[in-house]
Amino acid sequence: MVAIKLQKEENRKAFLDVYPRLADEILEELKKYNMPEDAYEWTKENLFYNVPGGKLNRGLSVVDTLRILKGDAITEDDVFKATVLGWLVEFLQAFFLVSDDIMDASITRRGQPCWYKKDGVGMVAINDAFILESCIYIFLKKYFKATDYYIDLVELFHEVTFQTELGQLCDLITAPEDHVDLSKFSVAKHKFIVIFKTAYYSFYLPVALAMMMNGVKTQEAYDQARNILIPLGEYFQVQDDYLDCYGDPAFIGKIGTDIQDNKCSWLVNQALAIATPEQRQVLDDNYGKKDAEAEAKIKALYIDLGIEGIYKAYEEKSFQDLTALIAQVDESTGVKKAVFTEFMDKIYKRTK
Ligand code: DMA
Ligand code: MG
Ligand code: MG
Ligand code: MG
Repeated sequence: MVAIKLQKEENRKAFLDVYPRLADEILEELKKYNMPEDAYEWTKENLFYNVPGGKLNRGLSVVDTLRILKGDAITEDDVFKATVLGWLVEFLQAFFLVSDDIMDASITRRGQPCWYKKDGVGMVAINDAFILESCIYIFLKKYFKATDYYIDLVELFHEVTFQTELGQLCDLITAPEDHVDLSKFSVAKHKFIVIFKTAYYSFYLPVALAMMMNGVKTQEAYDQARNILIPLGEYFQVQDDYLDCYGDPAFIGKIGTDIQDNKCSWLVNQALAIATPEQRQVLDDNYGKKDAEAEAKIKALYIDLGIEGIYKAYEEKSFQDLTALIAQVDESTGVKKAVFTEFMDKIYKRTK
């Protein structure tokens, strides 16, 4: 147990150690273009402020998955390439988070002000997000153009980016700022939103990347992986919705905004399902208001309704359902059960 933990720490450190080199390679591109000094310094800060500093769950999963798939046959070059792909998932995540924080009017991220909230940054952050996305394709070309799976990687990043953007679209238009209409929410709507905005890029993408590196070609293998990783990602985003309300901002590094932002969160859907007509009136009158007092009334109602208990039961049941799904995996197709249990271990009962 202790040995495994030490190994994980070491893997994490090795992963982190590669980042400065990648950031430097992007900065070299700017030098090639003779970028003015201020644009160079700006991009340097963008790269170091927004890409590292998270939990790295997504990035590390590419390396962890490849280790499981290749076993002892894994080479140093494999680990390096998987590390690069892992960082590309983190670049994608940074691109989504910088823009998500603008759209959600968030205040903090990873224990520091959101990038757009920094003095002098503001809406330049929109273009900075685009730059972070472009970095993905610079690295794919640099490190993978010579492989026979290069185009598969490019297409996968494009497809998953599109899916996430569609999810963000549904998330945003289901939560208009000027018009609260809770009848637009439902558990089914929530499920659709979270699968698209979170599950594909956070869960399917890292595993599919490692599978491509390992030469997995059959559609069946990718379908099997997707059939587990999408529900796993759904569970992960329910946790995110829960932590938005009940997490400790000092610990999770961000201040929740879902109630004031009128979000179709898992919590409000649970409340809607069991509220009495009087309680429903409290929801209608206070949800989605840019006002701390109204937000406090919603939180008090959640306590009356026992939402936390409903969440704990959901968490238990999800664990059991996912464990049963994993047990059914046919390993002869080119995936391994351990890939999914590894993921489950990373997120089950997470508080961050
Ligand atoms: C997360 O949704 C989805 C993406 C694509 C970033 P969210 O707004 O709930 O995320 P967070 O709680 O981290 O702001
Ligand atoms: Mg957000
Ligand atoms: Mg959001
Ligand atoms: Mg959230």
